Amino acid sequence: MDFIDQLKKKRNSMKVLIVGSGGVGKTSLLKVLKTGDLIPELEETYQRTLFMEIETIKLGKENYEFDVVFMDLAGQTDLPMHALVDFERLSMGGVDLIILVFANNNLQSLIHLQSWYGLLYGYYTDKKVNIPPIILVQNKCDLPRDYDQSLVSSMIEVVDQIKEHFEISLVNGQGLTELMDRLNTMDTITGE
Ligand SMILES: Nc1nc2c(ncn2[C@@H]2O[C@H](COP(=O)(O)OP(=O)(O)OP(=O)(O)O)[C@@H](O)[C@H]2O)c(=O)[nH]1
Ligand SMILES: [Mg+2]
Repeated sequence: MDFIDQLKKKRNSMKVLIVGSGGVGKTSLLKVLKTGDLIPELEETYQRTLFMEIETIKLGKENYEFDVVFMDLAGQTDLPMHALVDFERLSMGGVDLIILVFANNNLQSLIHLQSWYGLLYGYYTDKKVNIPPIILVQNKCDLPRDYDQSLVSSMIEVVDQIKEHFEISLVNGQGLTELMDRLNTMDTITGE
């Protein structure tokens, strides 16, 4: 165990990276995790993340709590700078878990996961370290899907590091208990 791992163990802190296309609900997911409240159905106030939002949330069980630093990145890569490109170490260094998000009603956001994964894969391969375990989140399941769910299954089969897949809605709460349960026992999600 290296020095950083020891420090982390002592402080019981973890780092999670949230990545996915613009508007799929990454920042909303963090808001829901932080407050425990669902988002209002007719929320029209979409404020896109321009660079990165960092939120620390306490997770775990009663007798074992840990702080999780969530790094929520901009979904647009055509901005003047993007953390995955310009601040690689800040965003991808020492990450314990990656949450890849796409939206149920947005096929493009599913297709784009390939390029997000490509950027991640490139960094970790370059650094000669294992890519952290990935959780795939299919958000906005309250809205209709206009593609075949088998596309999602194919993505899971192709990307080895995807450990689990959650179908959720931040509006009606579908799948959130399962996702929360998983994050609360995040220390047991292991990468190889
Ligand atoms: N119907 C529905 N809308 C949602 C859900 N989750 C988020 N939204 C809405 O989707 C819009 C975008 O949400 P954000 O969380 O800002 O998206 P983001 O992924 O952070 O986007 P960027 O910051 O641009 O990368 C907001 O208007 C949210 O209210 C959901 O589960 N269902
Ligand atoms: Mg955002």
